[in-house]
Amino acid sequence: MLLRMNLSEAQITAYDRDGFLVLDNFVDDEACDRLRARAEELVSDFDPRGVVSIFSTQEQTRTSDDYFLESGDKIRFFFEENAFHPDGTLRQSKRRSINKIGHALHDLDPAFDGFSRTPKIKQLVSDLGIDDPLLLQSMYIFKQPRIGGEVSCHHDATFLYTEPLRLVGLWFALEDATIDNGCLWAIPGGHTLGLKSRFMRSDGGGTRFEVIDDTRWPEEKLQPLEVKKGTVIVLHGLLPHLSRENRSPKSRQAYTLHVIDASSDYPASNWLQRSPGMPLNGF
Ligand SMILES: O=C(O)CCC(=O)C(=O)O
Repeated sequence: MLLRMNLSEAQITAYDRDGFLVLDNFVDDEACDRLRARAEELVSDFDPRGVVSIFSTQEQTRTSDDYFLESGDKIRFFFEENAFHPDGTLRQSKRRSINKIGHALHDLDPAFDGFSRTPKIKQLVSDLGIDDPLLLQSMYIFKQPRIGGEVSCHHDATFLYTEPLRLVGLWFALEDATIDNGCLWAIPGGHTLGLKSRFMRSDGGGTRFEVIDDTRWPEEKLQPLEVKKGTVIVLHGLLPHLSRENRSPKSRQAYTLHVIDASSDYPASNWLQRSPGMPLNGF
């Protein structure tokens, strides 16, 4: 059974107008700390030998290896672009070198499952009109101190396309996010500008971008979303957003969860796929 509406009419109106919503104090500090501790454990148990998959939205072709493409139903680790010396050795400790963990933490790890599947999140997603939710993708993003890489302007529908488009991204701040340590920036109302591109599997293997509209986003309209630990930022699937490099001494850890509606088609050409033995689930 669902709780009462989480969102007011005014908040739903703001989400429809701006394409995002900032909900302070959505998660309590202890839940944030438990998730951070679990992520730390996962990294500590991860053996990086043989895995040098560098993640950068600017250079997707470099990441289009099997390790990345098969990560839709796994827990996999991706390094910061600047993590390595030219000879392939790490510049700093393993725990300070990981860019993110993805993409099925919510289904494979009990701590992430518990964080992701709460009545409160279920109600939030329902308030936003996702009637038959499926938890598609989860990522733990470290935004490491000093070497945290930029995530260039994009919208999530490029990567997680559905037809019709029904995609909500939930970005949980597990630490305070500031301009200094690489908070999110978004273009208010930019979700009305339509889909720019799709990131897809290529017929011959690997991936490619299919460009739908090559006009540029008005990036001069980007606004910083500085938020406190425990805040969730709700992102419409078409909202243009980015995060800049973190050159500060503080990390900016966040957890993201992407939810689609089972009534929409999820194309087999999307980069992120699941094996038949591990179908998507709701809350
Ligand atoms: O957390 C970040 O730095 C960016 C995350 C993001 O834009 C995304 O996951 O779509």
